[in-house]
Amino acid sequence: RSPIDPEILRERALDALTTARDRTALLTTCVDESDLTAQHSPLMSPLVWDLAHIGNQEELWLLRAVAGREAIRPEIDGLYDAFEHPRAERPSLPLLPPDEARRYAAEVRGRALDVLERTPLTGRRLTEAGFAFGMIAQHEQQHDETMLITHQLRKGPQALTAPDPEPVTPYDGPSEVFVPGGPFIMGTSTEPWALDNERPAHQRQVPPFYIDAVPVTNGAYTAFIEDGGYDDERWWSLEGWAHIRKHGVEAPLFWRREGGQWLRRRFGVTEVVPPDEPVLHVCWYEADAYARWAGRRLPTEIEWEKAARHDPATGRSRRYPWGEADPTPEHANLGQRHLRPAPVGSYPAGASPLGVRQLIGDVWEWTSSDFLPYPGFTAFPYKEYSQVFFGPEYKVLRGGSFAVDQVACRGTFRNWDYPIRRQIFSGFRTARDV
Ligand code: AVJ
Ligand code: FE
Repeated sequence: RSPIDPEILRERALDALTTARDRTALLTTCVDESDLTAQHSPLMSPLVWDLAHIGNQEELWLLRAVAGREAIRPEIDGLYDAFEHPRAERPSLPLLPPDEARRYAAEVRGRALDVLERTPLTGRRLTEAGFAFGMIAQHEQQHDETMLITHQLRKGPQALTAPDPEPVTPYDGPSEVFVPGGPFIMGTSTEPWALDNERPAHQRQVPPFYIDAVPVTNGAYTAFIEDGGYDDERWWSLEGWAHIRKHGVEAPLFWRREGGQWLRRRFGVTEVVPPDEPVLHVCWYEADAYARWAGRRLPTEIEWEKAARHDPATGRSRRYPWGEADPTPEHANLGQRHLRPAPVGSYPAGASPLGVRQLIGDVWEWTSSDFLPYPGFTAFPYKEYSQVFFGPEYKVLRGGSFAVDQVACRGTFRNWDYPIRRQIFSGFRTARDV
């Protein structure tokens, strides 16, 4: 692959930062001020924390680290350091009120765009190919997804709207796809804005396997529930069974049974659970139990990435299932364009060479793998992005959701969370050995 012209990367950085800020603005103006400072769930920060934290990270990396500027408001760094205060504690901090948070983020942005214009995007690793600017755009978009989760947890009337995805004829292709064994290149050393945990590119040997052609649907998941899946210890891991018993988990988050049907609350509106949509808001334990009930298992992270990137014709790994081109609305459901996953069978143009569909966008997909560094990993530019999370307590999710922007989503992108979490936009697909 030829390196991308720095001037094009400068334009891309500007575009990515602007797209992120437009989304942040929407997520923080569609509710009252009191909704911005309230805590809608102990799992989440008040929206006004995310807003100022976005500005503070941008100040730390683009103004201080890249441009060597003095702190604008050094006294607030501690408030917006995610490691100093757990989310549940954040509402009781002396946070900047909404107007001040907005003004601060806007002031940082004005200066950051000035830095972007003047900084050579070659040389230093932090600015090479615009990395720091791409990293900060990804950071803001990740918080935009987090803020959308807060919106989903918020009680009260609908604040956000978006058109639904195009209806499609129900998926009637093969239910699973054979992925041949053999070597495959995982991770990347060439994607300019890939984060540290996606690096470096390295070879893996994978035995052949089968993987679901589409994500597990609400309809299929309902069959598991109705077969007594939540009451049958056989399907659950030890920890999973203990967890669902203790917390009374008996269906995906936001679902409830009423009048003989499953309803769910979505951004302030209650609807009948649509059977053809990928299941959403399940934890790793639920995904693992469903797979066992279905006589299958979750794919490993390596299998997921091979299914998404391996081109059997060339033996090379692609950026996306469909090839090298950036995502368009024909490829995948990304960027909060819709506020829900698209029914399975959507986006045929986004299929992998082997015919696996909807790997990118729609729902984050749980894998069986712990979040671990690749061989040759080095923390960059800070160990609190990935390194401090490596270990068996986090499981990897892949592929992105409808809520994440394309700047923070690609075939190599890795997300992670605790196996009990289900407020995130998580679903899954299953796999099996040959
Ligand atoms: C990669 C989504 C797990 O939200 O905790 C945001 C992203 N890191 N700010 C998170 C992140 C620092 C991170 N996840
Ligand atoms: Fe952050």
